Amino acid sequence: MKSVFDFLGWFPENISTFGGELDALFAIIWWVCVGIFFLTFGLMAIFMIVYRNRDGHRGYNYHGNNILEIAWTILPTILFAGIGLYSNEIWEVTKYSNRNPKPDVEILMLGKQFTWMFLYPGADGKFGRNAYTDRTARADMSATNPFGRDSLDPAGADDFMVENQFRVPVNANVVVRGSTIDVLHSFFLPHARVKQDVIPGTWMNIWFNIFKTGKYELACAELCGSGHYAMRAEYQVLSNADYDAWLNQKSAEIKGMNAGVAEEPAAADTTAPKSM
Ligand SMILES: [Cu+2]
Repeated sequence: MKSVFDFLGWFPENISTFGGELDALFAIIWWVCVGIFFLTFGLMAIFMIVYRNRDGHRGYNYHGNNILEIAWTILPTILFAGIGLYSNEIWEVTKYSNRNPKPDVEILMLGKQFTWMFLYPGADGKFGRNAYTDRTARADMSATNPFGRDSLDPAGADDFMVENQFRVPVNANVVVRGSTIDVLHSFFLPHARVKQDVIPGTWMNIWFNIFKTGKYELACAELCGSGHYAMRAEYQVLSNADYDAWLNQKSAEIKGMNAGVAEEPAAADTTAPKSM
């Protein structure tokens, strides 16, 4: 059984390269808070008992003590500034887009009440024109084409979209560019120590590098509506071989589907203008 004093034991297993540092930061802040809690409430309890009003001892109220007030203003200031400086490096590493490593894999992600949609660049590793790569393609975003993909761009012929299925390779710098088509959502990978809000109208950079294969949980961490509790996706960290196999299979499927559509030009041509 885990000890209640093992604070980090309450966390899900860490699987990301920067997770250990974040956990250490959590533990330090936690133990500082525990220390201050017992110090302040312990002192309060002692003063209430020792200096209480009783026979032979009169309770005494006094207001204002400059030395004490200066002390309890300066000490927390030093403490908070210290935590801020200490945590700044890991904050920059995880959140600053100019500190993102060179991506091995790039994935686009959109939140939508109440599912997660992902666009993979396919086997060629290159996205065709879409609402992320080209801002003007934003106008093409719709319920049937959430990523605003340009079907005429050959680079996008093997790009494929999956819903509630998130797969990444192990030991790779994965960069996810995320947004949402409705309200705020929060992309939360508890085991990878990743949590990032996504905001309509802009793309957020999210990166991580996971060192352990397996099946984990992806959840929405922003109360986003009545179905929020069900907004989760299957999330798998695969070996490079398995990931490539999946990527190739999905790319082949989408290419086959695109080829099938192209073989029926007449039907497609007559319906297209009406739907626009
Ligand atoms: Cu959500």
